[in-house]
Amino acid sequence: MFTRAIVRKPCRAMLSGLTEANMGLPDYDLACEQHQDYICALKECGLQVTELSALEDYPDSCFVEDVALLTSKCAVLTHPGAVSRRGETSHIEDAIKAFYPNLERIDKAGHVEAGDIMMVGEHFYIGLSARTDAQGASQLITILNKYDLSGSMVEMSELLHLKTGLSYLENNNLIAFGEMITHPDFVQFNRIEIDKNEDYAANCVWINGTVLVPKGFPKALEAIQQLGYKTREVAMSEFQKLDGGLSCLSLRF
Ligand code: CIR
Repeated sequence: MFTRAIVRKPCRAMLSGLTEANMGLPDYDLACEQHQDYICALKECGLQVTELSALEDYPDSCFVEDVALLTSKCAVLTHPGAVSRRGETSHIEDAIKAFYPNLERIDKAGHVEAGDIMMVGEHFYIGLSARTDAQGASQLITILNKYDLSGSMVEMSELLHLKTGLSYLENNNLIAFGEMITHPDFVQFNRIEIDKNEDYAANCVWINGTVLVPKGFPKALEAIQQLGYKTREVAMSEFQKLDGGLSCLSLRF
């Protein structure tokens, strides 16, 4: 069970955030409205939410998930592969220290963005993407091992982050899209395949029995409901324009 989450308000500079989506510029006011509803959804799932203020120097800073990994035993500040995002870690450090005496770091020899990390119990799958490299992943595995947790590297080639195409919903259920559907590392899971025209819904979030699903993807929603989960839709259009998925907007612990 999760009890808390950390989020950061989107900044006006989000209009110059990193993206390959080709969906146009986000509307800042609508993004703020959607962000508020996202916070409501987290609260409905029973979480206490720490809301950090907007950071205008970092256009992508509302995507807090990438800059830290929070586990049951320690927190790890990452070293993002995206140069423009590296400074975000120092701005989130104090908020994390308030809850985690055990704060570790990926040093600059390697790169990790935690959107590439999927937690399954005490094991952490780490996608090797354009943002996370083997050096960073190996540092992370060493840190995890220190706390009796484990990690493994996942080869990937098509997605921005590992969790762009994968979401673990507990109870062995795994939402999968694209190259992840048949990926050998995940054959042991009950894989629920997401259609090509609903790919954005492959990033959804299990929180205490409820699954948050981006709004507007009816087939994915139904498939998740058929597994027996309660669902809560959240409008994400303005974050989708920046390649940001549902999970990216919060750190849950
Ligand atoms: C970026 O490219 O870094 C942001 N525009 C989107 C980050 C999305 N984060 C995630 O998938 N975990």
